[in-house]
Amino acid sequence: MKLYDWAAAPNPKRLRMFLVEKGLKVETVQVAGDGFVLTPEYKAKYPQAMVPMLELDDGRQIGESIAICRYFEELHPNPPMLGRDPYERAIVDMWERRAFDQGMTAVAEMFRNSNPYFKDRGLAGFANPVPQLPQLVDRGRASLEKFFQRFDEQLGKSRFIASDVFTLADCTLYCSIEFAGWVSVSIPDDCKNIQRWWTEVSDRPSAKA
Ligand SMILES: N[C@@H](CCC(=O)N[C@@H](CS)C(=O)NCC(=O)O)C(=O)O
Repeated sequence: MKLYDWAAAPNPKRLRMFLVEKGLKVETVQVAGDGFVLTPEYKAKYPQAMVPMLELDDGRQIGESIAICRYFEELHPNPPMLGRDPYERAIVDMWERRAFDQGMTAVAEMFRNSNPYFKDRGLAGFANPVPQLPQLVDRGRASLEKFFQRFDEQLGKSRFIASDVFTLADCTLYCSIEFAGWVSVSIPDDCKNIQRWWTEVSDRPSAKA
């Protein structure tokens, strides 16, 4: 199997973190060319035009970071990264989705609607060309402020975001906050719980995935 990847991008990184935590190695193929653009060959192969994508040896394709993680979790259940019982699986899903919707998406709104490399690429994927909408930069910034407050509150209740074990939800949260650095936003000074969590997660080998 092959994992189609873009080393600098946040979504593929959350999958790579997951794989490191699982102790899995997968052959990767880098598909971003110059100027933060996916190569024409890759877009022809995978018209959804996003990374990551996993291609099995028989050519079947699995897109979407979470779908790929679920596939690996089924094949290699240990260590569990998506929850250990029905309740925990639901809670991991819940926090993972929130980290993506409230964190990653807010940063993407700011980044994609302001960065010159993303002119006419306001959304990832096949929907391009999509014009940049400068108003979304302010909306993303406001969403990000709320995101930090909410996640700080949650991290005051447990060691990791969904429970006391490290899960995919932490990978998504970590990559969202790292991505915030791309728009010069860092963890607010008053978010002591996120800062405590960030220091701990940064020391894990997967943080360098
Ligand atoms: N929902 C997708 C999002 C994937 C995504 O947005 N990937 C970005 C990189 S972080 C991408 O492929 N962008 C292509 C582009 O901007 O042209 C997932 O979770 O995998």
